[in-house]
Amino acid sequence: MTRRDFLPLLLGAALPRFAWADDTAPEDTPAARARTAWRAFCAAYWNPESHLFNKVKDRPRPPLDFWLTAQVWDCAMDAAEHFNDAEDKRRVTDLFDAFLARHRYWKRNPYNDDICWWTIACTRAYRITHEERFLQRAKRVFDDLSVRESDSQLGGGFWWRSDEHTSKNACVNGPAIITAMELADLTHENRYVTQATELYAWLRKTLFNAETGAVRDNINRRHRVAPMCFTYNQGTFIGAALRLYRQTQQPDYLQDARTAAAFLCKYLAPRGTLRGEGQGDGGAFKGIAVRYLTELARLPENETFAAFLKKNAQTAWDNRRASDGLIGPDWSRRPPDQMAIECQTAASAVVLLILASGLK
Ligand code: 7K2
Repeated sequence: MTRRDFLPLLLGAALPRFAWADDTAPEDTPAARARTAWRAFCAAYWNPESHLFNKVKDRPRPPLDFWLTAQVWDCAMDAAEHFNDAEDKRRVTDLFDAFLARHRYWKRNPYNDDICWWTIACTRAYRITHEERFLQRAKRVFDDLSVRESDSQLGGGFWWRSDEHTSKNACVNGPAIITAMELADLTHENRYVTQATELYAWLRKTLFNAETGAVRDNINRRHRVAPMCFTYNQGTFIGAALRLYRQTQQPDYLQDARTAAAFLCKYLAPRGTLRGEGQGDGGAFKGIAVRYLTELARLPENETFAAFLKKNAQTAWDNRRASDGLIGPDWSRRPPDQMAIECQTAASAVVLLILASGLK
């Protein structure tokens, strides 16, 4: 037998195996990775009895914190929008109903930032479900908060906490601007644009450095500005600036968003990967940063941010844990098997994989 005679035999033997591989192996695309990561996340944390995500894998207690539930709800909405799956869509309303049953009176929560995360998410739930109750709640809660928690002390802005007016923080003012602009878009009430414009001017003047792009964390009653910068504050500042840019078409807003994003990618991402900010509250920060950076990355001439997000997605995916497919607080490192990855921490990476998969 010559070599030439042998070749068809060899191929013939190999063919059935190729055919098998083609039929069953999932394609390795960004979209397929996102779906796989989301499914692993649900398998680890979704509690079909309580209709909530567990904070820790396979344990219903302690429940996931108030504001962190808003973050994973946002992640569930990413999934509902990206994967056309009835179960994911149902989860959006199921989770909200379950949360509301536990937290009927949001005013009991003294953190104004926590309330704003929920008003943002409610405006989004309204867009997805068209259920009026989401819009009505966002409006009612935000209007009430605006009256009680913003004033002219320190030049303007919302206070961080309702039980003690000691500081005005980026983590409430960025989300307040985003909420106001979402409400402006949904209700066509111009007063929300006015409110957002004023809040933004205050935030920019008080906590933003227009040269470096840094967003400082807060200013206290003694006019002291805290020097720390966190990924989520960069993110909500980008989201706030972009909404005002969309509304007004004034290029200064877009420039602010780009400067804040450049700071995020340069100083809060050693070797190009968004840094770990621990678990607890910090576990959710990167998901928020990624959410608003993606909005910027979708605009023309912002490909460097798209490339940054895709590279982060690749790194995080490469460092998923083999045993359960979860990604930890530090995307550049594979989490050890014994690490109890908290739900909001794992969700940040799922948000990244879903949102980056939609980028060109
Ligand atoms: O000090 C604030 C904020 O300005 C800062 O960025 C982060 C840094 O810490 C808090 S915000 C986190 C709060 C969210 N609401 C629920 C509270 O339990 C939590 O402290 O980590």
